[in-house]
Amino acid sequence: MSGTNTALASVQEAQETSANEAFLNDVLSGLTQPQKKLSSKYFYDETGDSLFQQIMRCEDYYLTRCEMEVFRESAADLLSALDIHQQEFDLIELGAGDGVKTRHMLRYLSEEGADFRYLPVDISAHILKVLCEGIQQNLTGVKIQPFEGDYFDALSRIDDYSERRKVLLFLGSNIGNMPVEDCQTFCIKLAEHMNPGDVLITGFDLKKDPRTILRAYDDSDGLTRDFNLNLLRRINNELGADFDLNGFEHYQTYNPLNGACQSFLISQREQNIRIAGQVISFEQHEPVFMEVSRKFSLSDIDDLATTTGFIPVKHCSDSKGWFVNAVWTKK
Ligand code: AVI
Repeated sequence: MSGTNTALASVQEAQETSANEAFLNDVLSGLTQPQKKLSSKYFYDETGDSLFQQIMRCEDYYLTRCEMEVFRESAADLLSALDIHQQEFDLIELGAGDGVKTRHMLRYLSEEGADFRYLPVDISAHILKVLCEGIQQNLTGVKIQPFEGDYFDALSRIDDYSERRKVLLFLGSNIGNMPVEDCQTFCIKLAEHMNPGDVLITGFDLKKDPRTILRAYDDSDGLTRDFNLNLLRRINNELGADFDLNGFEHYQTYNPLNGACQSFLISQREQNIRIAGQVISFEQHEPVFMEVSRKFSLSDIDDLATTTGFIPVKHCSDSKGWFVNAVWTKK
């Protein structure tokens, strides 16, 4: 190994160690609170990614199909707040993943001859590589520049890289996984990286028949159950804990008053779990809060825009009216 490679390997090792320490700290602090919780941001290891792919394809989980329809049918409408022929711009996608929905928009922009670059942002270098190869093969004219890292770190680097107008995409109802206060702060922070007239397009899952929502998160194939339990498996594998996965059951609730769809793991018996030398005791029926997936009304969405530095422009919905991509401009 050359000197440079050795240095890179030790930087990578240091990053992995600090990520592992942060994971352990978050797990211990969540499980030692009076109301136990774990953070859903840790759902996505390799098995979690694959389970989430299966969830997105399953019949009961309607969100992905609805948003795909919006992008397939309404790309022009989504971009009507911006004169795409007037000036060059950057299309920035936060948490781009495989970029499948966005391809409809990229195709539309290419056909229209718009002068734009696609800047996908993702924490996973692997998924960015797959995404770039897919775009280069299928949409040859599209200029693409990936940014690896967390959203705000990448946005700061993009600010240095380009002064073009921005169209920001934040899709998939990821905004619904944030508690109310975090969601406000997140939008305010996004606005700080935008100039007046720049566009933000966000995916929101709408309030609807509570049974339809509950089914999406309590699917008949048990994928969402496995998705939640996989976090216990991950804690066992990466932090050396001894969770018995049969000792916990997935339980989902939806509150139509505030739109909070919440998942829990319920301890099936009194039990002690050892994590990094610390013993965590669970009572029988004690819940561990895992994730919130918030559902919105159209007025909730507009209020969020106006209180965080944006002007609500339009709602582009699927034909069932279950999901909305909201278009806002920076004030
Ligand atoms: C990533 N996120 C938008 C999904 C959701 O719908 O809240 C995560 C998910 N959790 C269970 N199923 C899907």
